[in-house]
Amino acid sequence: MILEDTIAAISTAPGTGAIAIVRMTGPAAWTITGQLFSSEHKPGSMRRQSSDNKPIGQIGHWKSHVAMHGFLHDTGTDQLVDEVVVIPFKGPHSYTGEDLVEINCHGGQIVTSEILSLCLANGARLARQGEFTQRAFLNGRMDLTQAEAVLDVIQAKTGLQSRFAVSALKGELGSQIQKVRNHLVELLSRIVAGLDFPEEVGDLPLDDLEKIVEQCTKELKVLLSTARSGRFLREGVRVAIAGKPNAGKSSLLNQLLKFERAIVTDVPGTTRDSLEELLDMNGIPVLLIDTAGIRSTDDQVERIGIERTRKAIVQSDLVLLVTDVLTGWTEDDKLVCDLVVDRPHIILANKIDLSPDFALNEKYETGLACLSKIAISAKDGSGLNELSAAIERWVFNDQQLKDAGGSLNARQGELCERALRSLALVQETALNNMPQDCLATDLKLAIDSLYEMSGEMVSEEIITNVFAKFCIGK
Ligand SMILES: Nc1nc2c(ncn2[C@@H]2O[C@H](COP(=O)(O)OP(=O)(O)OP(=O)(O)O)[C@@H](O)[C@H]2O)c(=O)[nH]1
Ligand SMILES: [Mg+2]
Repeated sequence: MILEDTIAAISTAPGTGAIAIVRMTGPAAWTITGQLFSSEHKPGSMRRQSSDNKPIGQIGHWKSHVAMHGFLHDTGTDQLVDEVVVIPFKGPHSYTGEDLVEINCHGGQIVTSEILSLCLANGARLARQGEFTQRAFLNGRMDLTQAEAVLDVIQAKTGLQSRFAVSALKGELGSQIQKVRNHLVELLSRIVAGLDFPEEVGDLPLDDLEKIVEQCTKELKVLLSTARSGRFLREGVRVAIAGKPNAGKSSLLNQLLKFERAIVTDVPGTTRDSLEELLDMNGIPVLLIDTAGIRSTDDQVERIGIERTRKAIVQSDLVLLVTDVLTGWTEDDKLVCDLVVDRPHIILANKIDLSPDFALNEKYETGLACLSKIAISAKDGSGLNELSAAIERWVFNDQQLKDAGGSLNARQGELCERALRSLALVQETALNNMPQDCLATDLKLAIDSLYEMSGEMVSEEIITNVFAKFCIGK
C-alpha cells in the first residue's frame, strides 16, 4: 500500500546537537530532496549546474543506501542553508517501504527547522506522530508487535527494557504468535473440511483436537505471563519502604541509590513525608518510595506523614518491610504488618552489622504475601544483593521471559486472554461432544484475537491509538 502523499519531520530529539536528521518518505521524497540538494556549492554560480555540467539534483544518479555529501539551498532565494549528508533509500527497501530520504544536517535548531520548512514548501507535509512507523506497518515492513516494540525501544529507560524490546522488534514475539495461530488455522481447516465433506473427511478425532488446543493454550499462557513482567519493565515497579521509626528505611533508600537522598538521623520520626526516587535495579526500573515510620502518635504532622505511608503502601506493587534487629519484633512492627499483610512484601531485618549472630526466627511471620525474609545492613550494604535477586525473581515470576521473545503489552495481553477464553470454550465444547461446527466458531474467535495481536486484522481506531503514542519523526 503506497500512500499518495510525502511526509517530512525532524527525526532527532528537539534541542541542539552535533547533527540532526530530517526525514522524508513518500513518492516525492527523492524529487523534493533533488530540488534542494546539490553536490557542490559555488557561491555566485548557477548552483543547478555542477562542474561536469550535469544538472544537480538529478536523482537518476543516486544510489539507494549510499550517502552523498553536498549542500542544501533555499529554492526561493538560492541561499545556502547547510552542508549536509543525504542518504536516499529506494522503496521497498527502506524503513517505510517507500522512497525515503534522510538529510543529516548540523544539529542547530534553526538550521534543522529551516530544512524541514523547505521540504514542506516543496511539497511534503508535516508527518504525524509515529507516521513513519505507521507507514512501515501499513506497507508490511513490520507487524504491529514490531511497531509497538519500536516505541518500547525508544522509551526504554534501562538496558534490560531495551533488550526485550529489541527482541520483539526483531519479530520474535510476532513469530511466537504466528506459530500458535498457524496450528489453530490448520485445526480449523481440518474441521471445516470435515463439515464440507462429511463422507470423505469426517469429524476431526477429538484426541487430535485436544492435543493441539492444549499445546496452544500452554504456549499462550507463557506469553500471557510475560505481560505482568512486561508492565513492570515498561512502567517500573513501585516499591514502598515501610517500617517503624528508626528502623533504617531512609538509610536503606540511600544505600540502594548510592547517594544521600534522604535525611538520616537517630531521632525516630525523622522522615515526615514520602519521598520517591527511580533506581535501575539490574535493568528493572524500580521507583523506591521512602516513607514516614509507622507508630501510634499524637503528633499531628507525624500522623499526616503516616497517612501518606498508608497511601504509598496501597499504591505500591511491592513493600519492603524494614525492622530493626536491635529492638526485635515489637508492637510497632505489628502495626506495620497489619498494613502490608495483603500486599506482596519482603521482610528486611536491618542493622545486622550490629548483631552478626542474629537469626530470623518464627516471630517474623507476616503471612502468605511474604516473599522472603532477608537480614541486611543498610549501613554496609550486606544482604542487598540478595534483596535485588528476590525482587528480580518476583518481577519475572520465575518465567523465562527470553523464551517468549519479548513481553506482551496491555493491548496484546488483553487479546491473549481473549484467545485463551475462546480456546477454553473449544475444549468445553469438545468435552460435551457438541457438533463440530460449534468448535469452529470459538476456534475462529481465538484465531481472530491472534490476528489482532499481530495487527493483521485490526481496526483503524486501534492503529491510530498505537501510533499516537509515538513522537513525530518516528
Ligand atoms: N549500624 C547501623 N545503623 C543503622 C543502619 N541502618 C540505619 N541505621 C541508623 O539508624 C538510625 C535511623 O536510621 P534512618 O534511616 O533515619 O531510619 P528511618 O527508618 O528512616 O527512620 P524514620 O525516618 O524516623 O522513620 C540512624 O542513626 C542510622 O544511622 C544499619 O544497617 N546499621
Ligand atoms: Mg526515614
